[in-house]
Amino acid sequence: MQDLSWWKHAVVYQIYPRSFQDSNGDGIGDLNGIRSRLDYLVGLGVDAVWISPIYPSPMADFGYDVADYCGIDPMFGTMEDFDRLLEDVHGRGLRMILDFVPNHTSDQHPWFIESRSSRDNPKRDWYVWRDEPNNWQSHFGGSAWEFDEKTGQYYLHEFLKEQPDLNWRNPAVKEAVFEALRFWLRKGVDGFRVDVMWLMIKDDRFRDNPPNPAYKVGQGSRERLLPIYDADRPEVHGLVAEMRDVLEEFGDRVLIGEIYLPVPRLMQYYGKELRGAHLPFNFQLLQCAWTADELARTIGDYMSALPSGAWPNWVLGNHDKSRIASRIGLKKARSAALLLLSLPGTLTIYYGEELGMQDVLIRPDEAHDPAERRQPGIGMGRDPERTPMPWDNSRQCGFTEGMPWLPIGDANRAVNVDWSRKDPGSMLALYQRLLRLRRAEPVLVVGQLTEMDASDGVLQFARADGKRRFRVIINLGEEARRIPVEAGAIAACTDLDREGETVNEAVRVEAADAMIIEMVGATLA
Ligand code: TEU
Ligand code: CA
Repeated sequence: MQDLSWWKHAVVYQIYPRSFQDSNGDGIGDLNGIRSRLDYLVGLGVDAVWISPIYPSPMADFGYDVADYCGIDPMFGTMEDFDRLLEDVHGRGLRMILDFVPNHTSDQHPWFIESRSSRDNPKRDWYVWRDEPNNWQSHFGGSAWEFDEKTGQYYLHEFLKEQPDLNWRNPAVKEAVFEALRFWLRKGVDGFRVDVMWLMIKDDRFRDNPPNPAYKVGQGSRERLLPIYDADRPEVHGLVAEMRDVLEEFGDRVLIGEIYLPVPRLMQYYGKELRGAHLPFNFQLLQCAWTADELARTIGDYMSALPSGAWPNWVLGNHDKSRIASRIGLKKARSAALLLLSLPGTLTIYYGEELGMQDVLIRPDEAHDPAERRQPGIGMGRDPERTPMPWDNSRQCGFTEGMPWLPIGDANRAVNVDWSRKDPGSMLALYQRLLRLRRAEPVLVVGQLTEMDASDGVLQFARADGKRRFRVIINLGEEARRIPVEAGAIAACTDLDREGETVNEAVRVEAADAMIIEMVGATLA
């Protein structure tokens, strides 16, 4: 694997900086907090950290409203804190990926303050101004256009009005934002997760979006329309290729794109001759039903749709989606971990997933997330999956000496790191075991994925590379199953209690259990 780019065999760990570790008692996580927990990440066995936005921001959307692309928000620390963190990350052989939000800035960004100051300001065309709005809707509900009294025009905001969209058809905008990318790349940052990559170009004729025939009452207002003219526009791929070129100026840096699109359109973001994003994020496992049939179809369709030479990637959760353990239950979340760590390519783990953290119920009056506050009570709120990391069983679970910005939650206190480390059967022990196996068995990263089967509610597939062969068996049914297999030995299993057990002819797999079996005789079936 050595000659593979680092990111191809990496397991990335997403840190939501407000909720990982507080170091100054204000109840909000920060950079020095992250730095104090790097040994935990080394012990876990991950290879890189992706840190959600840490740039100066009024925090209208918790950092995804950037007021300065080349700074650090005092809430998270100083640039010196950042430089020390990056040094220590590299010092431990880890890589650092930064979140980057190019589609929109904060309305407090000097660029927008200038742009809205007058119609003939040189930066007017850095944003999207119109005399009349069209019917485009914000992702957080309501019109995507805000009227500016002073200059008598509307500006576009795909998210909050505090997040005006940049005009990426303006070369000056491109140059300025690319320069910000170079600022961090010069520092040694190893790559970027680019926010809403598929939204960066809009239809140049601002045509209305057509009605969405599948709209159901109770959904957000954006679901009323099909996102045809303000998302996934053909010209965006040229832009992604240019962004890639900027990273190529600095060698082996990775470009990850946040893209919520069906698989065939997602694959376009690898770009012509794979000159686009290295990794268009694959959110299939966040959206598919957790049954053997659905998983087999989802994994199979994604793998067969991959352009030749394109590198796959997988993730189970992030800071915008309900946590896997809350979506499918703690028991099945263990088999989900085994599935994730048996799949080919680059993987991402969302902080706390390795502990079995669950969503925390947040009372409406406690809600912080604008998605909840703007469209309350329809399940858009993301606070539940953004709660503090539980490190131990002390007052605030070691996350802060102060009052945490969001509650810890009793279920999460019960899986705190300290206890999980002492429990040989904990979710943490399972993740550590699977990450060790993956690091020791390159076939699990680069090997072929074959023999997919989903009969009787049991998902099975093989991973082989001509030298080594493993069979992955995941019982997603409610009953135990006797699965026919050739000779082999259990390399890992969800209950961590059958490792080394030899199997021949058949193996019993309990309901919701899963295992990876090292097959004797590595040749492909
Ligand atoms: O998310 C983009 C996105 O599509 C999701 O926000 C989704 O629409 C949303 O979760 C609906 O519930 C990215 C960031 O990940 C998210 O945190 C930001 O709020 C958003 O962009 C705007 O920057
Ligand atoms: Ca803090």
